Amino acid sequence: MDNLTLYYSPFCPFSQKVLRYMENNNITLEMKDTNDPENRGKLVEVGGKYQVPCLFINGKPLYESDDIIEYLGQNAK
Ligand SMILES: N[C@@H](CCC(=O)N[C@@H](CS)C(=O)NCC(=O)O)C(=O)O
Repeated sequence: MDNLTLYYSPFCPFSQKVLRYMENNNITLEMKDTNDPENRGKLVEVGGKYQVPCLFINGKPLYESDDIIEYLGQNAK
């Protein structure tokens, strides 16, 4: 199983879409709210830009909510 961390903002509709998918499919993983400046800084440092949601897969960033949902559907149970 890959090491997964989701960077998200509770106010972002694209983040909410991913969170809803996770809830509906009983998927839990490490979460980082980017309203915390430390988490926001880490996302920009590693990903190269601020955009949520972003799923870190073994430390590598995957942006785009649809791509994240597709990945979770295939890899996270
Ligand atoms: N196409 C992207 C859109 C994501 C997006 O636009 N997220 C907004 C927040 S809702 C964002 O991070 N905007 C950059 C910013 O706020 O600087 C997706 O589906 O994940």
